[in-house]
Amino acid sequence: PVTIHRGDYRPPDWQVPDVALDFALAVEATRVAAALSVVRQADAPTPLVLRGDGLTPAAVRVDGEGWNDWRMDGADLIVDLGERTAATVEIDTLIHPASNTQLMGLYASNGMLCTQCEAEGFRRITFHPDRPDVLSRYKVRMEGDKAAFPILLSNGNCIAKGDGAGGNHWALWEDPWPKPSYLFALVAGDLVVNRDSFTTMSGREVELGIWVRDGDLDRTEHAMQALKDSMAWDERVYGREYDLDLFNIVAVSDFNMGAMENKGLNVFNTRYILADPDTATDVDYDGVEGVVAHEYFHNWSGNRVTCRDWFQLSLKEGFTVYRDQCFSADMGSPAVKRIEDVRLLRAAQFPEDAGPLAHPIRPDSFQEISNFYTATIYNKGAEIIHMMATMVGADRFRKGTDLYFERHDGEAATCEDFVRAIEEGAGIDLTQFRLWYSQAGTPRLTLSLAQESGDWALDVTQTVPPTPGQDDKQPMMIPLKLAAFAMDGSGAALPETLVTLTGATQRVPLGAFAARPALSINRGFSAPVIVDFARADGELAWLAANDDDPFARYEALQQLMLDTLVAAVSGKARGSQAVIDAIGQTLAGAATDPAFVAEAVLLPSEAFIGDQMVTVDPGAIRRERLALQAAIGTALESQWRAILAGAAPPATDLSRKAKGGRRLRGVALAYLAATAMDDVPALAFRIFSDADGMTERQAALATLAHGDSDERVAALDIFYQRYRDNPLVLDKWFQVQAWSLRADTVDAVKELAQHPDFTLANPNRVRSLYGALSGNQAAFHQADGAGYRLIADLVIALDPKNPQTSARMIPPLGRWKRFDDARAAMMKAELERILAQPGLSRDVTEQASKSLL
Ligand code: B3K
Ligand code: ZN
Repeated sequence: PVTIHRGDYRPPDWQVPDVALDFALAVEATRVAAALSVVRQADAPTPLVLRGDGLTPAAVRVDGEGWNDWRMDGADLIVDLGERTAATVEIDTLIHPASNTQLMGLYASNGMLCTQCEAEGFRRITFHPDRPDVLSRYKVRMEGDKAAFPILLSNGNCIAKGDGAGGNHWALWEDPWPKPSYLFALVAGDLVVNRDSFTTMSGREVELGIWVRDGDLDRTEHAMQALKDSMAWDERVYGREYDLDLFNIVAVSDFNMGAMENKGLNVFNTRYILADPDTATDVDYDGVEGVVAHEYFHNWSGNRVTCRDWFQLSLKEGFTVYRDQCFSADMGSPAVKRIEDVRLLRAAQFPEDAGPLAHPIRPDSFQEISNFYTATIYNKGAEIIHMMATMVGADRFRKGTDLYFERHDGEAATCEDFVRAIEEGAGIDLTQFRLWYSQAGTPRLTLSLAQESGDWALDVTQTVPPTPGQDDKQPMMIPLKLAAFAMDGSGAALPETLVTLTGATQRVPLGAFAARPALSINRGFSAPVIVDFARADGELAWLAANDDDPFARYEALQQLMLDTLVAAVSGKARGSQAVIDAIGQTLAGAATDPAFVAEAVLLPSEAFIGDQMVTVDPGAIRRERLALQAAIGTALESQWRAILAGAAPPATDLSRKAKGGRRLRGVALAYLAATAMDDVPALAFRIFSDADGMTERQAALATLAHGDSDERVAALDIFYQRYRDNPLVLDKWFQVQAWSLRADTVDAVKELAQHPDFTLANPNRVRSLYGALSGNQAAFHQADGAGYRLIADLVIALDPKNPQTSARMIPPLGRWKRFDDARAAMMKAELERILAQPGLSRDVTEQASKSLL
């Protein structure tokens, strides 16, 4: 495979100011007639290079005349235009949506036609430069059978429509905003709409539409509310107004990722649109709100200002994730949202940054760009923006983003453009900070307290670990929020301070304390770093109870749990009393903020415990984590039972408090279940049966799924019978079984893959079974290697159909360096077995070969 390097970027030789597309739609074969107006940018008469993927030109015309000066170069079309500096190039192609199993380009899903073009799917529809720095105005005509495709949608506005011959109808859409080809979209199908409207700050009336299949309409209200809230939020917080008269969203069942921000026509995975209390959990509701906001925010951070090349992907993704995180924080609880975001970063991004696929948020090279839609680009990218905002404060950050949008509106920009706009607009020197864009790896801060004649100080050493291709790292600019408290009741404190670390070592004065102060460190998770700081249980417990920053309280309790668990796994048992006491004390606040308490009392995941160890021992981690959970369940039994004693908040109540209450009930049930008290299966089954909504129902089902009670069998069966016709809920049925802590989970997954409702054709279904398994540490790493084999078999079977989704299953196999020799050998053997398959995709080849290094 060819490696593409960021340093090789050259501006395009030809621009394409206008694109006219004419689609003769049919599921089996769609004819595409494209007319590209091209204008030469290069001085020399270089030929026009149009990228293609699986296309054959049926006809090529230049300025209306048949043209023979073209040739294929691999999949690409090279048109020699001689001395011309401008021309209209027309190309006809025939594409086959029904057999497009990659779900890139134009494909069929449940009888409807839809597109996915980011990053390089447009070249599967027609020949085109298909690079984000080529921006065009699009006019799209489509015609098709009126009965099969009553609804015809594209970007922008519908400017004409009518009936055609033979039961056909047509529509003509025009998008006034120049856009890169990856933002093109077309949808044709039998859809119904939830309509609403939004009046923008300058008084523009925008028609909103959420399009779904018949029967799904009453599950679109939450998405609609989220859309309106996002539109208002972007005006209020960033001064960004919507810029078309129409904003459409279409929900599609077969989709490779969450959603896509096509201009004026977002296409969504149904998972992030459909929600009602009976079928969606509170987590699902929050997912809908967050993703609707994310795609909407892209209209400015991504569409109006787009990326120059795909190495700049984090320019739009990191910034947009940061924006959706702030939005969700404003809509709910900022502290809880921060905890969730950090938990995700630690679960998905830290391991990536510590493994063979580590890359900077602005990568230097890739083979297949689809492999770079990663937690690093998205979530670490968001943390980089978060740090800039922290350093300059909200008002100056807004000045920076205003300058960025003003300066680059209508352009394809770079990460460097963004940093420069923040520097100038906010007034800060980010010279050293730019290392966050170029250096991979999670920085590690090692802290120790020092005392100098009554005054205390903090010594900080920072190291950035070597990552592939980057052996030597320079010290980074790290904004660290800290505070210090006296635990002796004297009240002395160092109020919250923002320290900017710049050197490899640094001493931070803390002030005078009679005794060693309790240090509240990386408050609000001000920097995406790992902090090594040996603290006594008592100090952590004191912070868990008394710190004035809720995130720091959460962190202190997590650290206490982690220290306890890591000691236990390493055979250095130290008792669980400190953890039990701290949790008991935290539970006292359950009535005021149940959502925070539910997050705070949750034990760290098995994977995160593993991340603290030199060699991960999945079996011991599971054993010790369950033992601690059981000890906590037993010791605090009455508190857990009290939480479950009252009635659950009605499922229709989506207030912060109600959601928090349900979350805490789920946690309480899980703690009781770990104790193996006799009545727990019956209790869980009662909660399952009485539940008036999916949050309680799923929590109870997941708890039962860990055990081997008769209630487990009954609940799984009831759930299946009730929801077998609802794909999104059926995904949950597969998922809870693959998450199970039972010893036979790998076998169960193998069997479920043969279930009539399982299919490789739907990415949600694949993720709900196999994705859940690879997130189940002890099952995936089962000592006989059966988990590895199952995932590798899946990768091999799925690759010919859907390489993008297949490649996403590989990274867990690449973590072999963290495991014992026997496991590492089996993981590598599976990677090698994958690589030995003939005809492997570029996606899987890149991920598997890099994972072996
Ligand atoms: N921009 C899309 C991601 C497209 C991924 C293509 N492999 C969704 C998003 O981040 O909003
Ligand atoms: Zn995005």
